[in-house]
Amino acid sequence: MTRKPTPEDRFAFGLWTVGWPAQDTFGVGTRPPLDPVETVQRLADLGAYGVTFHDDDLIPFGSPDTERDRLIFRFKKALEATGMVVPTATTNLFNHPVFKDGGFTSNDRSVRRFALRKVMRNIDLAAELGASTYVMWGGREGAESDAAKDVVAALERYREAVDTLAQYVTEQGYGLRFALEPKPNEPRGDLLLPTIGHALGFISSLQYSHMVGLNPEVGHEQMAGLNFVHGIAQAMWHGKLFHIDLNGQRSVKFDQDLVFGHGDLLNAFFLVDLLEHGPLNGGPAYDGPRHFDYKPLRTEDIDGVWASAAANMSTYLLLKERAAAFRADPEVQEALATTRVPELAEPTLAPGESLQDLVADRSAYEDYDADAVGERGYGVVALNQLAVEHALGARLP
Ligand code: GLT
Ligand code: MN
Ligand code: MN
Repeated sequence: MTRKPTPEDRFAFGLWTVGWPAQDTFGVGTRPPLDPVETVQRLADLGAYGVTFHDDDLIPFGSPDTERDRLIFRFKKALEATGMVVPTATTNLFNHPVFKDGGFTSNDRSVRRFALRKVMRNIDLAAELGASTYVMWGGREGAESDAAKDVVAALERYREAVDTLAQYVTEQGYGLRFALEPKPNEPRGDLLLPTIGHALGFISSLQYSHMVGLNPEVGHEQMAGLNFVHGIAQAMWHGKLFHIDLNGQRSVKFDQDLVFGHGDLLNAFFLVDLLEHGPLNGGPAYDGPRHFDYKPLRTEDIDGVWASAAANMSTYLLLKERAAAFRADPEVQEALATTRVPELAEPTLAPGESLQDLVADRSAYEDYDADAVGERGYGVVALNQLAVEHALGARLP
């Protein structure tokens, strides 16, 4: 049975997701463009609470100011009429030819200055619409040739851009934080900030690092063969999971942007479990919007578009139910104890134990029976099978 979401679930979609006309490298679009006002209404009807946008999704690049005002006005009216919110906004620094060598990190300084101004203008709109997160995905921040990009200088410029924009937000008194979105490649051959780990390292170098976190996307880590759940856990551990892009990806290949759960379903189950319940041994859960950044398949007509939007939310809710049952199952708790998962929360040194105490502890080394401990199994497969059975709904509470 499908699950019907409510605004309390805090599901959000980008205008560019359902609105994608399905053009790709090999073929023209298969669907007409969507009016943002209709998107807001349809998403609200489906039970979403929020809509997000790039500046150019709402206001086509180069629109005169009067047209810009008109488009913003009717969008706002649709938000008011439906009660939909704008939790996040972002800037298109990848579509126009001017950005072909990057926005913040273009070799051409005039392009970098134009990019900063374009972002500032949309930050003003984001703040006006009540957004709390500003996403930065650097789709053109990268290169195809190692001869043509000084990566060290590019990272300096990236840092300069993010710090400058954080300073702008601070001076304007806006309640916005930034969320950087890593991606390994596409559309550039190689992108800067390719993974969650790279982006965390970059953030720690910022003057305004306290205002900057991450917007990781399922498929972007999986394109690099990485475990998304591990990446999210590390982002949470650093207090940097500001936002999330949910979708599906089937292994290491081009960015598929499938419906959430239509790629690695078991990883999606553990992801929902982590977001909803926090780490296995306790700790904060994720409390931001559940934002879907997917592309309805090119095979779908407009009815298929709305069916796919509903599918993202239904899959999330089903996995949420299954994850709650998994956590509540006494058999799972037992299996967790067998795998010694709770023991991992115990500090390796005892309270107050000094380095000298550790060195003097013969039971830790001299008398330690490594062979006996090495023989002991952890029961991981039995626990994993319980998770699979819960995920498949074979152990309904
Ligand atoms: C683009 C990209 C997404 C980003 C969007 C934000 S745009 O569709 O593929 O992953 O989240 O700029
Ligand atoms: Mn993607
Ligand atoms: Mn994304």
